[in-house]
Amino acid sequence: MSIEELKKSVEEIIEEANKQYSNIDDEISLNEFKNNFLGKKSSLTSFFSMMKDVKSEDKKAFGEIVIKLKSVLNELYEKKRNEINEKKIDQRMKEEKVDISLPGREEKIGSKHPIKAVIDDIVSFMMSLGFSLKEGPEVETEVNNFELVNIPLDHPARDMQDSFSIDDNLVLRSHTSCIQARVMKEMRGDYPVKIICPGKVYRRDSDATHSHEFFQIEGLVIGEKVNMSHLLQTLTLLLKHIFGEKRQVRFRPSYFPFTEPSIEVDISCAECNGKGCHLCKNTGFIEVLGAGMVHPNVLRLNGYDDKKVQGFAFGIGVDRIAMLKYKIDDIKNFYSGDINFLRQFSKE
Ligand code: FA5
Repeated sequence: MSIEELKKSVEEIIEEANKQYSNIDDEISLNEFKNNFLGKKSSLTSFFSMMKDVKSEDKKAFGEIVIKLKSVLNELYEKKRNEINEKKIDQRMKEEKVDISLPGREEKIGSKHPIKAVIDDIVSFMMSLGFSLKEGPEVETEVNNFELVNIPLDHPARDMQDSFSIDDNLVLRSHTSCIQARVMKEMRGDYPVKIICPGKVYRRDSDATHSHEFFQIEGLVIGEKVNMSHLLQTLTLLLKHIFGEKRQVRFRPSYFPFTEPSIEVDISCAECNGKGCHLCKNTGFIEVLGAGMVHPNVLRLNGYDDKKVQGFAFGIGVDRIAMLKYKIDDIKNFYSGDINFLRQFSKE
């Protein structure tokens, strides 16, 4: 093909392209345009294949004309493509109207689990009295859980705390008193000791007020001249902090292998104010914790000189406190994971 013939052909192609261009109104007609003028079977592609047969003196001019044609056709194609895309976006914007005055989706804010709330409250109060926080593992050695707190293998007290055994040497701890043994070992007979230890414990128990898993908080103080009045005053302050000044605190003699003397501590029933009702089984009081002076055997077993130092200890049932504080009638609610139960404690 001569240059003249090529020029003529290009003019016709551009004229035809402009004609088709004005009729393009969707993606289908746009694709047709692309196939006709830029596709494999288009005149443009055939001009490129002809290049090898063009006389060498015409090659440059031929090439320039074909490349110019390509850019004109490409420009037309791109222009229309953008127009169609913009039209599509405009259409979508019209159809998908967003009402920005609608309220957004509310984020649900959780709340502290009531057990955690009670633990945090007790721990921070005890820390304000100078106690420091200690923790221990839930899987505990038989030695720490029983022997070092004066409960030897054949002691009948082992029946009081039916425990979950892992093997001959390990148990799921049945009380937080085992942390006493850990801390005394760590201190190597040194004092003063003034600690508070929250944690989960396990026993073979199950009814409305007893669960196989529950929380306790252990308190332990060791030093010179520590006596029973320190224990009574500490517990009175703590219980009045938890339940309010109006509630009476009552101490009763009791028995624990690791304390001597031992006491159990009750608070006056909130329901009947000490008169007696179904909640307190007509006693006017409800038991909340066990305590006592650290048994001299426990001090000796854990490397302390019982002639030089004394101690007091207590173990609070956190679940019992939470049940009384929030008027919960079944302990299993705390462990059911029921979101509706937990939402009651949300401040929202
Ligand atoms: C003890 O566990 C002693 N280690 C407490 C102690 C520590 C006494 C230091 C002296 C010195 P007791 O078995 O009574 O004691 O349990 C203490 C508290 O845990 C109880 O008052 C009760 O509130 C709670 N408790 C006991 N068993 C359960 C249970 N199965 N479910 C929920 N709470 C329980």
